[in-house]
Amino acid sequence: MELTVVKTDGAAPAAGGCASSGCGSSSDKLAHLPEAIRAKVHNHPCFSEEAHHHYARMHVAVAPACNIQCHYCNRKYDCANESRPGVVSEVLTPEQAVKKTLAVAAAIPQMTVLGIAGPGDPLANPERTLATFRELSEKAPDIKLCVSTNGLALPELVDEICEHNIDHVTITINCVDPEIGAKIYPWIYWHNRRIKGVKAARILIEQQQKGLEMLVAKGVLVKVNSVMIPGVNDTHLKEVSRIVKAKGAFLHNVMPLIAEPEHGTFFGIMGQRGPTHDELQALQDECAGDMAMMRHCRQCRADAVGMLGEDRGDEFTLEKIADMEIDYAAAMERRAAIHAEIEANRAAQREQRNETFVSIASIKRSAASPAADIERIETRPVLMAVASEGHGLVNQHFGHAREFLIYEASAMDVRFVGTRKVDLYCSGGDTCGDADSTLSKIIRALDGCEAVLCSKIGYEPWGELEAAGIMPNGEHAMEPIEEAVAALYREMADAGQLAPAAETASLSA
Ligand code: CLF
Ligand code: SF4
Repeated sequence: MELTVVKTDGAAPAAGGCASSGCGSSSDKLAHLPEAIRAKVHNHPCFSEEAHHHYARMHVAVAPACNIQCHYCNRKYDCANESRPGVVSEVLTPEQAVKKTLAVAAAIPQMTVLGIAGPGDPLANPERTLATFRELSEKAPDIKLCVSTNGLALPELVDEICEHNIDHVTITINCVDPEIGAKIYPWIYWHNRRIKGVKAARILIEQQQKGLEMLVAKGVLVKVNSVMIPGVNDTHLKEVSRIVKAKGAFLHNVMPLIAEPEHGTFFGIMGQRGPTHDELQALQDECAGDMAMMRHCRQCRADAVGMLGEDRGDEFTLEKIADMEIDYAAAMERRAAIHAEIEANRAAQREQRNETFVSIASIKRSAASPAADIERIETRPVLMAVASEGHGLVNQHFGHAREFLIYEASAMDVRFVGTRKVDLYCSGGDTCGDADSTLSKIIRALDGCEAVLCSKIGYEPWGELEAAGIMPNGEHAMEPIEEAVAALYREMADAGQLAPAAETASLSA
């Protein structure tokens, strides 16, 4: 008996569609979606996990004001509902933002989405935000428009959002219970008055839920972001997930609270901790029973430019774009050609997946089991870290990685479970030799992983990783990531390294 590999993507199943985004043996992770939704997400790097290996996004920081206070936010910095706290973005006028977007789109053709996510709340600055979208929807119709909001001003702006062809909206919803909300939001600014406590949280929650329902009714794809705050809303977020799914949200992104005293936030100063990797993954897994989860969020800054996880903002400062002459009609042609190339590569990768991904579960089908009915071999799941600079390939040198993609391989599946940020091990020149403490930090960040796949790795980090129980592997360089992870899993199984925990214990007893 062969077991089918079921693979998952960040995209949610559509109503009436297949419950698994893997949809049987199809290697196209979006195959279950109706064509109209597929067209909206197939090249959106946040709404489709597969797309984030191939396409980039950019943000323009046009929205300085905010209409609420979150306990994890310091107003000196970008809106922490999408951004890593402690990051400041330079505020642009809508005109500057449009010029920057056209410049980036011409220079980075794989940039498909323009998002507005701060530095305050985009919908608390409706003129600036909508002026930017209005002009871009005319000048650059090939760019998808995306906005992220705390939701307080959302219901009143739904019609305008639809008018400007904004097809993707993110609402940060941390709770549906005002008592919990009062522990996260000290106040909101509502109808020219500051309102505090449970009353404030109740208004905010009502506005968020109303906005979600209105957007879904109009066919806008809604992602819900939730900040996981241990001891405050962590156990409650399953209920949030269930409710927003029932109302038609497309995707749920549970992000870790990042709270450090130096950020000057209430939670940071009070010593509120964020979740561990394991706690975050466990909650994401629990919520995944209810809806599709985003696990590839990088908590980008409000002026981020490039692939998720990279920031090329320095190449597009106001000074640098001031003299740029942009022929956008020509740029659009070039962009279309490059998008076609990317899609051809994705199709080829899917083809390869079909050939190699028959079943990881038939690991030991060979000589020992000639019978037609092959028994499932009990093997334990394994976490693997992957160094990749895009295109869905294992194609980055270990020393050049600023983050690792984490995959869980099991007898049934290879699934993406998250990312881990690290300091650069090798910054070139003579500095690699001094990188001992960086390497120790990387090894700590890869806690729980048993292998790391990369295109190349130096002799020293190889030894240290191996000593820490993390097997470096450069054998699968330039292979598609999931096939490489599956192949390594099979190799580990063949080498007898994947006995379930109990068996391992009894063997070593
Ligand atoms: Fe930007 Fe957000 Fe749109 Fe993406 S980001 S407004 S949906 S285009 Fe993406 Fe960045 Fe995570 Fe946001 S990785 S922080 S989820
Ligand atoms: Fe800060 Fe964003 Fe919350 Fe406003 S909505 S207080 S900018 S985190």
